[in-house]
Amino acid sequence: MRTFSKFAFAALLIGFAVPALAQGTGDAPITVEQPWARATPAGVTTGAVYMTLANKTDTADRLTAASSDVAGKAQVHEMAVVNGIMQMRELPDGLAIPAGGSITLKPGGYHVMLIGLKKPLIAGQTLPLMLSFAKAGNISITVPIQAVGATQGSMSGMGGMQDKKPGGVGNTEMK
Ligand SMILES: [Cu+2]
Repeated sequence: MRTFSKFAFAALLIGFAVPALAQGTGDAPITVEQPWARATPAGVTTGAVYMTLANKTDTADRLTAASSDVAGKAQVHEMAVVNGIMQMRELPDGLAIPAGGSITLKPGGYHVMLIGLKKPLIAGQTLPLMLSFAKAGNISITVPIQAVGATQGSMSGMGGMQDKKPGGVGNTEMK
């Protein structure tokens, strides 16, 4: 009987815990993993932000827009080689995030372009970024700024920063 009641108690706890978890993930159909921005040299007025966007739902979504207090505007860009020359352009329809999948923004590929930086991006500091999704709405994140030569591989030493997940849809809390 004593063992049974222990199980019953555990089941009761799980019964309460599961709905709480479900509610938590329901608030964040899109998660932003390992965001980072490259530091910029003085005088440079554009910057780029990289991240992995994971779609926890069974419906495709799109990153349609972005904005940040540190720049006049932000755009969702892709890079592609055209006639042997690397070029970048704004994605007119935004960036698709497949249902149940993820997409990574990284140097040489997709990125959020910061245009009209009000001041240089300094390594070790952070910047606020608001991401707008077609279905998931707005998600505010805090983006760590990495050294100019940083690549995604160097993020392995930044494990502690991975805890800085967005709080959820419409969460405008800034650190
Ligand atoms: Cu760009």
